Amino acid sequence: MSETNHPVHTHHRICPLCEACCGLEIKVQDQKVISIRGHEADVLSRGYICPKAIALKDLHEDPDRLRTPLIKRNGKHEPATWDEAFAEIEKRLPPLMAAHGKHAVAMAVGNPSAHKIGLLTYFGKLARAIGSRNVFSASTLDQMPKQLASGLMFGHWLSTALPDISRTDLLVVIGANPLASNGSMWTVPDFKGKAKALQARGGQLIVIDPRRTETAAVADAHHFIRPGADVFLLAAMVQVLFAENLVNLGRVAPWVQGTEEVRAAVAGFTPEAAASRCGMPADTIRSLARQIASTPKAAVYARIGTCTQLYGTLASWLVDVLNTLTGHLDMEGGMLFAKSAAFASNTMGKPGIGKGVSTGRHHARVSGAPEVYGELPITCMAEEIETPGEGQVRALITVATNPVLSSPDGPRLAKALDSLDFMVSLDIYLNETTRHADVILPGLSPLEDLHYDVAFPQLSWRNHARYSAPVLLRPEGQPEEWQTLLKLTAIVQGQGARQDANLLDDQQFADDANRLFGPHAAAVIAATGSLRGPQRGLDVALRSGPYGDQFGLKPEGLNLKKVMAASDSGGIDLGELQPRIPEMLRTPSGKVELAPPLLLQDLERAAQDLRAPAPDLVIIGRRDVRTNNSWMHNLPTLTKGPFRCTALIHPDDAVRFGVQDGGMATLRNGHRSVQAQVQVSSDMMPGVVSLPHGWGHNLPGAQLRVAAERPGANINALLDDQLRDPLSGNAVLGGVAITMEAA
Ligand SMILES: Nc1nc2c(c(=O)[nH]1)N[C@H]1C(S)=C(S)[C@@H](COP(=O)(O)OP(=O)(O)OC[C@H]3O[C@@H](n4cnc5c(=O)[nH]c(N)nc54)[C@H](O)[C@@H]3O)O[C@H]1N2
Ligand SMILES: Nc1nc2c(c(=O)[nH]1)N[C@H]1C(S)=C(S)[C@@H](COP(=O)(O)OP(=O)(O)OC[C@H]3O[C@@H](n4cnc5c(=O)[nH]c(N)nc54)[C@H](O)[C@@H]3O)O[C@H]1N2
Ligand code: SF4
Ligand SMILES: [Mo]
Repeated sequence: MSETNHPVHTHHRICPLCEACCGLEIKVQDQKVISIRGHEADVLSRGYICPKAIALKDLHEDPDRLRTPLIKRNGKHEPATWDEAFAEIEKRLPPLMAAHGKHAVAMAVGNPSAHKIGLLTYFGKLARAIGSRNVFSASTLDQMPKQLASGLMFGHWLSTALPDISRTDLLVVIGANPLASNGSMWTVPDFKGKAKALQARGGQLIVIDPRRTETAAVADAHHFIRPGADVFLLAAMVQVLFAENLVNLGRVAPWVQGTEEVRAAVAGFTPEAAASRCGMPADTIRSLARQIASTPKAAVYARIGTCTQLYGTLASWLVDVLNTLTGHLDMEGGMLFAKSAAFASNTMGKPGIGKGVSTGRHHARVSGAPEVYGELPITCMAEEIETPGEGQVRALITVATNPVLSSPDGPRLAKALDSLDFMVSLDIYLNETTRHADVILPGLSPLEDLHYDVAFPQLSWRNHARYSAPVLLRPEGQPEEWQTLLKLTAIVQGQGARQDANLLDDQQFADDANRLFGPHAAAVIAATGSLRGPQRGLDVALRSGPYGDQFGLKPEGLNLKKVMAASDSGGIDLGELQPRIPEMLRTPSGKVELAPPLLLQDLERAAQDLRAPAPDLVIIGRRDVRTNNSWMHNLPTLTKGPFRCTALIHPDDAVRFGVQDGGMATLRNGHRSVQAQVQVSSDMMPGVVSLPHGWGHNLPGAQLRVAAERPGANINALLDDQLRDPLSGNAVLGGVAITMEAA
C-alpha cells in the first residue's frame, strides 16, 4: 500500500457527504490519503460505508476544486489573494446596502452546510448582521414540509419522530429510497442491514412509491402510488381508523389533543373516494390501515417524495397523525425522538412546554409567500431579483448551494443572477451557480476541517456524540469557513475587511454568553479556555446539554475534551432512543397538537382536488447511491459505470410515446424542454417518468471538467418555479405533468 517507509497515520472521521454520518477510518501518509474504509468501532455506523466515502480522496485531490479566491474581471474569473477578495467585497457590498437597504442583499445556503459545523453555526451570524428578509435555502427544495408539520405538532422544527428500526415489527416507507439515499431526516447508516434484521425477526418492510425502487426490491410488499397523491392515501387510512374503531392512542393519550377534529376533517376521505386519485385499490388502503393499527410495534416513515409536492405539509402531518392514532408515537418499536447531546431545542428551556412554531412573520415582496423558519421559498429568488421596485434584490451571497441546477427553472434563475449588481459565493467549485459570482471564496476540503454534526444527532436512530479532528493540514493562509463568514459579517457591519476573525469571534461569543448565561457568563467564558470558533460553541453546547458536565457540577458528564478523546474508539454511545413525551414537547399547550388549525384549513384544498383525473404522464426524481445532488459528478470514482441521468419509463409508455431504450427523448412542460436519454423499465408505474436531479453540466463558464464529459439533463430546467406547497413554501419537484416524444 505505502510507497515509502514514511509513517502511516490512521484518522477517524465522520463522513460529511450524506445524512447517514458514517464513521470512517482514513489512512494518511505524507499528507496523502492512502485508504478510506468503514470504522468498525463507530458507535453509530459499525463499519458501514457506501461508495461515496471513497470519493472523499478524489474530492480532496480534484484539480478543479478551488484553492484560491477568484475575482471576476471582464467576464473572466482570475485568481486573487484573500486580502484582495475581501477588499473587493468591502468596496462593493456596503455601498450597495447603504444605497438600497438591507433587503437588497439576498442570501442562499445549500445542503453541504448542514454537514459543516462552521457553516451551520456561523451562517446565522452573517444573516442576522445583514438583516435581510431575503434568506433562502435548499430546505424549501426538500424537508420544510416535514419541519413545519413536526413543529406544529411537537413544538420545534427539528423535533422529528423517528422509526425505532431496531425494535419495530412493521416499517412502512413512503416516498423514500434509503437504499440509494442512505436515509434522510433519519440518520440510519446501513438501512439495508437493519431492514434485513427486522425481516429476520419476522417483521415486514412495506414500500409505497411510484417506482419499484432498490428499497422496494428488498421489501415484503411494494405498492405503486400516483405521484402527489400521498395526502389522499394517508387521509383515507386515517379515515379507516375512525370508521373501524381502530383508534388507540396508547401511552401518549394524556398529552394528545385534537383527535375529534381530525375525525371530522378526514370523514370525506374514504378509501373508495381516494382510490383512483392514488392509483391504489380501496381494499389495499383499508388493509394497510388495519395492518398498521393491529401491529403493536409499527412505524410509518415518509420522506422527500411526500414533501416535494403540492400537499407536502399535509402529507407529512398525516404520517404522524397515523402513527399517533395507532398508538405508535413515542413507543418502543414505534416512532421515537432522539435526545441529542448538543444543540437540540427540545432539550433546552422548560421541559414540556414552549413557544411552538409560527410562520408568516414577514412575506416575500413579489409573491407574498410567508416566511417559514426564518426563510422565504428559494423558488422566489429569481422573481425577487427580476422585479423592480422598493426592496428589489441587487446582491446575493451564496454559501454551498447550486440552485441553477438544484432549483426549479434554473435557466430563469441563471439569467436573473447575471442581472445582479454584485454576487459572492463561498463554495469549493466554479460551477453552474458560482460562475455568476463576482467573487468566489473557496471553502475547505472536508478532510481539512474538523467535524461535529449539529443537526443529525437530533435525527439519529441511536443517541451518540462523535467528533472528528481535521485529517489533513489546511493550506497556509486559507481561513476556515467560519472565519470567512465572520469576515463577511464584519464587512457588512462596517467594521472592515481587516478585522481579525478571532477577535470578532471573541466579541460575539461574549455577547452570546451574556445573553444565554447571564450572571454565569464570565464563568462559562473562563471554562472554555483557549477554544475558538465552532469548537468553543460546541463545548458550551455539550456541557450545558442533557448529558453535559454542567461546567463541573456533574463531573461525570460530557464535554468536548471527552468527546474528542473518544474519536478513535468510535465515539460515545448514549444508548437506544427512549420515550420522551411529555418532556420533549415545546408547544404552547404542552400537548401533541394533532389538529393544528393551519393544517385542517389546508385539508379543504386537498378535498377540492380529490377527484382530479390523472394526467397522461407526470415526472418524478430519483437518487443513485453514486451521486450526491449536483456536486459530485466531477469525481472519477463515482462517475465510472453506466450513465445515470436517464429518463426511466414503463415499456407501455415507451410504446405510447414512441421512444426507445437508449434513444433520446424530448421532455416538455409548456415552453420548457430538455432532452434526455431513455431507459425503459417495468419498475416504473405506468404514466410516470423518472429523471434524477443535479445534472446538466454543459453550461458555459463552469470548471467541472469530468462532469462536462457526461453532462446529463437538468430536470429543473423543466420544472416551474411557481409551483409550491403554500404552507411550507416548498417547491413541487414531482407529479408535474409533462409530455414526451422521440428527439
Ligand atoms: N428536481 C429536483 N430537484 C432537487 C431535488 C430533487 O429531488 N429533485 N432535491 C433537492 C434537495 S433534497 C436538495 S438538499 C437540494 C440541494 O441543493 P443545493 O444545496 O443547492 O445543491 P447541491 O447540489 O447540494 O450543491 C452544493 C453546493 O455546495 C458546494 N459545496 C460542496 N461542499 C462544500 C463545502 O464543503 N463548502 C462549501 N463552501 N461549499 C461546498 C458545491 O460545490 C455546490 O455548489 O437539491 C434539491 N433539488
Ligand atoms: N446517493 C445519494 N444520497 C443522497 C442524496 C443524493 O443525491 N444521492 N441526496 C441527499 C439529500 S439532499 C436528501 S434530501 C435525501 C433524500 O432521501 P430520500 O427521501 O430517500 O430520497 P430519494 O432517494 O429521492 O427517494 C424518494 C422516493 O420518493 C419517490 N417519489 C417521488 N414522488 C413521490 C410521490 O409523490 N409519492 C411517493 N410516495 N413517492 C414518491 C421516488 O420515486 C423515490 O423513490 O437523500 C440524501 N442522500
Ligand atoms: S452512506 Fe456513504 S455518503 Fe453517506 S455518510 Fe455513509 S459513507 Fe458517507
Ligand atoms: Mo436534501
